[in-house]
Amino acid sequence: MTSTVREATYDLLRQLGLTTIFGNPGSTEEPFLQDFPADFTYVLGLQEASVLAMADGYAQATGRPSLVNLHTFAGVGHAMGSLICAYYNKTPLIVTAGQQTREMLLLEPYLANVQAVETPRPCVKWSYEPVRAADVPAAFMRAYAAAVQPPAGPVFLSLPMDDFDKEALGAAAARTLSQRVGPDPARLQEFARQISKAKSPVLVFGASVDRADGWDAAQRLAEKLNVPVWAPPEIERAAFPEDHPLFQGFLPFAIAPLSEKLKDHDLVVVVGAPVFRYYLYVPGDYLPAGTRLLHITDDAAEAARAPVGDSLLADARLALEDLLDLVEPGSYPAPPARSVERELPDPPDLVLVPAQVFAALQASRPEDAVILIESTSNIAEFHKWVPITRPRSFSLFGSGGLGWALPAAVGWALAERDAGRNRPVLAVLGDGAANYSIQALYTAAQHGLPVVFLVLNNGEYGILKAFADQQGTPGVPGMDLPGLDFVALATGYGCAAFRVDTSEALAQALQNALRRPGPTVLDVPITAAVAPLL
Ligand SMILES: Cc1ncc(C[n+]2csc(CCOP(=O)(O)OP(=O)(O)O)c2C)c(N)n1
Ligand SMILES: [Mg+2]
Repeated sequence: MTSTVREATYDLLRQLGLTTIFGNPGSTEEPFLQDFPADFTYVLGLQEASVLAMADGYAQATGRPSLVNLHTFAGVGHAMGSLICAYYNKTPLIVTAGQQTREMLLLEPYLANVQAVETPRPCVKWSYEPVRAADVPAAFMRAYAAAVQPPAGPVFLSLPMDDFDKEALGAAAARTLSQRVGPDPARLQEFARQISKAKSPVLVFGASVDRADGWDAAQRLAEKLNVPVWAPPEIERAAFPEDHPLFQGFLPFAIAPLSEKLKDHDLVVVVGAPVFRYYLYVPGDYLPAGTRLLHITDDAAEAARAPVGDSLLADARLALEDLLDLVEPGSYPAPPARSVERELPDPPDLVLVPAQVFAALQASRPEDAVILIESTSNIAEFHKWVPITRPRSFSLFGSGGLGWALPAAVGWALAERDAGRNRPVLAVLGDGAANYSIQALYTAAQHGLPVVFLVLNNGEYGILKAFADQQGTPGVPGMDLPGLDFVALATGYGCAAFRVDTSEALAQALQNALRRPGPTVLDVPITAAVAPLL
């Protein structure tokens, strides 16, 4: 029996388990979406930046790729900020967009994407417009394969709108792929030898440890060696229990200060993170004099761009499990306990400071809560008050582009529900950050997703003021945000919303929000004072 390209495509998607599609439809996508099968779910986002970041959150929560359908040139353009983030988050995404009919493409008709394959670059691992309609289903299979293999990431398919009623070549073959790459045994043995003979090694565990489900192996290796553990700068997923006695905190995101933190060690072992991702330019040596570095990553490009160190290409968990067998137990003196200074104003100030907000959050949050944060000037304070202690329960943008966490939390909550896990999802947002993809509140409300959005409202782009101080660039305009009414905005999108001014009211509002079946936005005014960047 012959089938259409549409039928063959949906059959393949079904076999790949890709039955949830995040999208924003247009005329160029309608032929793909026609007669939408009853066993598929379409998750509507009102703007493509939201659509793509919701799919990212969903994929991070499920550990499987998500499928996205965008509106031709403009839709991909809107999604680009979120796509950059998904790329740095190493999230497997199959991003598709409609394209004008092949019959007219030469004439550059309305809604044509004139450089469809180029538009999403460089943030896709593969980008393709099938040369003939009959190749569409197999192109989906290749896209899936490219997205999930390490390092995972987004891929792009441009789909001409006249392809879907054409005759298919038959059923597309569904294939399975490996999602982990194992370490070269000889090289791993050499790494283990170097670790065992080091005088004072230190471990740095990055986001790919969490992506690879490597928490347990990471913790056991740290305990066997009995050495300090750091998180790399701006880690986008937590990789180690942050209340563990070996945990030292977060490395600074500038060259010289980071190197300074490692100065007592002759060997640094970095697993599942780049070496390193910096933000502020504070020049210096990448490592202290005499310190060597071993780098384990499943991303060959990441290994290539490291300025120092010897690398081993491998999945974080596989490498950690093997190392665990190969290294000698450490006989080092126990690292000094980390002291975290947590100070609350006494008596409490009239306007809340971030510490009070995070203290209330820490006291109210269920242990299994998932937290996504995009409150730029308060991330360091957040880490002090809210230690992450469980796998797959913390995420922030890998790219530094705002507008990711709010929609990603919506996608994450949908995945929690679809998986039957139903962990509560909290998004901690700046008043600036909350505006970039605010339409995702509508999707949260329409799907009745119990996300709690906590807006830390300091009335400004606080961190940019701190950055201007640090860089010595006074007089920059556009840093204040007066006149925003988050309760009105959130209500307009169908969410419950409250303004909360005190710690007690916040604790109560969080409890209420966590019990509510749908989304809640809490607008929390905080002081405008911002801590220095370094
Ligand atoms: C898409 C995007 N546009 C602009 C910026 C520049 N930027 C970085 S931080 C920031 C301010 C964020 O303000 P807010 O969310 O209120 O957090 P605060 O610093 O006040 O805590 C801006 C605009 C960015 N990172 N991403
Ligand atoms: Mg702000």
